[in-house]
Amino acid sequence: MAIQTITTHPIPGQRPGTSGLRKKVGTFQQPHYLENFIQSVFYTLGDCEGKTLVLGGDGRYHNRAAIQTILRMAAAHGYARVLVGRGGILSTPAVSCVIRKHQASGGIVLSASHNPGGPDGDFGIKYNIAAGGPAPESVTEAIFHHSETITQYRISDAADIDIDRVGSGQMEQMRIEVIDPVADYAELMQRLFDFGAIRKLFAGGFTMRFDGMSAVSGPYAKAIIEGMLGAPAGTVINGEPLEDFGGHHPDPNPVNAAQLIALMAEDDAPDFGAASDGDGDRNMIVGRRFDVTPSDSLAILAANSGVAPGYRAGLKGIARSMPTSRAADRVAEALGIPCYETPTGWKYFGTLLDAGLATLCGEESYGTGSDHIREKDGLWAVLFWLNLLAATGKPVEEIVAAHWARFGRNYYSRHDYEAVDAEAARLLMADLRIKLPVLAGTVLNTHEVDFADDFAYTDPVDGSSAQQQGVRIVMKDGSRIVYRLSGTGTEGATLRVYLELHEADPAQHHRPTQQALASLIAAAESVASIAMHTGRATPTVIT
Ligand code: VG1
Ligand code: CO
Repeated sequence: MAIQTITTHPIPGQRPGTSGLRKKVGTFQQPHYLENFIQSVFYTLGDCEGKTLVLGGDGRYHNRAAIQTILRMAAAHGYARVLVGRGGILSTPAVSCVIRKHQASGGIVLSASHNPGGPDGDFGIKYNIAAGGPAPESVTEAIFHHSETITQYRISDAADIDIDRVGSGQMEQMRIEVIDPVADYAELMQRLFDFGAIRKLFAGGFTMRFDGMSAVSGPYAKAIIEGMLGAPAGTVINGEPLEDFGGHHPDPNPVNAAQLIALMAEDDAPDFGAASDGDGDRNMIVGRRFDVTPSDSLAILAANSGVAPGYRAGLKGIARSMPTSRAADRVAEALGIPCYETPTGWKYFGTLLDAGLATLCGEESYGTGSDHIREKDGLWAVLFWLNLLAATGKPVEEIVAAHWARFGRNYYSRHDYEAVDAEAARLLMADLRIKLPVLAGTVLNTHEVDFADDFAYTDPVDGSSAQQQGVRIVMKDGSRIVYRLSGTGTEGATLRVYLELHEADPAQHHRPTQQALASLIAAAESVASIAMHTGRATPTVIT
């Protein structure tokens, strides 16, 4: 075994986006591509001597090869110990949990999350800090700058390590511990939720389907829901992580999880349905013929958090990303706690959680989580709902309707225009920004504009700031239109248009969402000329 120094050259485009660096698998397979990025991470971290690193991914194509390369590079940089999930598997929330529990200095997550996998799909990589969460922008920018000037990297020439058996190995001076990917995470969930009550629920004949979408959460859901909670075998479907996710798009929304939605619409549908994404940090909650909007899910969990033992002491605050609906704000107000509005991406919640300002966090993109770790957590949200269903004995739809009756309903939808021409999308946003100063006071389809701006954020804890985080048009009646460009796509640009309208009258709470939002949808088109700019008359995906 010897440590080698390899000559390389900068490869453009290694700037991490909303959640790490995501590219086509072929891009990552280019000579030096992964190595350059990892070396840039290690340059940014400085001295790694004696430290512990956590390493794992969602099992997608290229996961195993990348793990071996990263192990060789970690060994060349003096790490004392690396904790690797067996088979290279660790969900994003599990990485966060393991970093915190074992006091590691950080972790590397190999995932492109909800993006499709396989040889022609996407791959991704993300560095998480010692608190367990995604590295803040100051760190990701430093990584990017190193990637622009890199000339060499250090790597051991050691042979591949067996990562399929739990146990210890050695590479250079570094100990490699292959760990059970589920154990630490399952133990944490058991402390947060009333497993006894959920076990009773299943013992009483309650039925559920959890769709693992052939991605990373299957093993976790099987061990916890079928194992510890006693749900019958078969409750978890698509529960084996596959390198190409079975050819499916591992994004838990009603469009991509169509199999589960169809199942939940059958006459003998299970009582409860749920799904998670590629790396296990997203969740979709479904009742019989009824899917729960993620923004509502955050608000409902916040309003009912006392059912879960881990949250009985009360919530310190709630945080949501700017485009997420304001349903949670109303709950925060009722509870007399603050509600924080952050830019899109879980990394912005970290400081609020660390400082004890927020307990629950959520994003409209099927992401919910809490201060138990520093990532959003798909299975955690599902267990929270199971705890709620066990505590109330009510079906999902009834719980949601009661919430609306109390707080009003925030009709909500996101319209995505995927893989549009990048320059056209940039022009659309630029044109929109020019219009912002004159929008206030104008009337858009009966909605009078209160203010319009480009969301900027100053972190209340560390004072760091982020500009241009999405154009928002806020109406006097409380409704909103938000436009932003995705930071996770790998093809062209994706325009996201977020639409929200608050309806106080319970008699109006059961309209089809797109119909309830029709006047805002038309306003969004008329302000931004989406069809003219993108050449698309309709969105690619509506959730
Ligand atoms: C999307 C979502 C955002 C989420 C991010 C990462 O980002 O909108 O809310 O935090 O994905 O989630 P963007 O920039 O494409 O809108 V995951 O589960 O893909 O790590
Ligand atoms: Co994800």
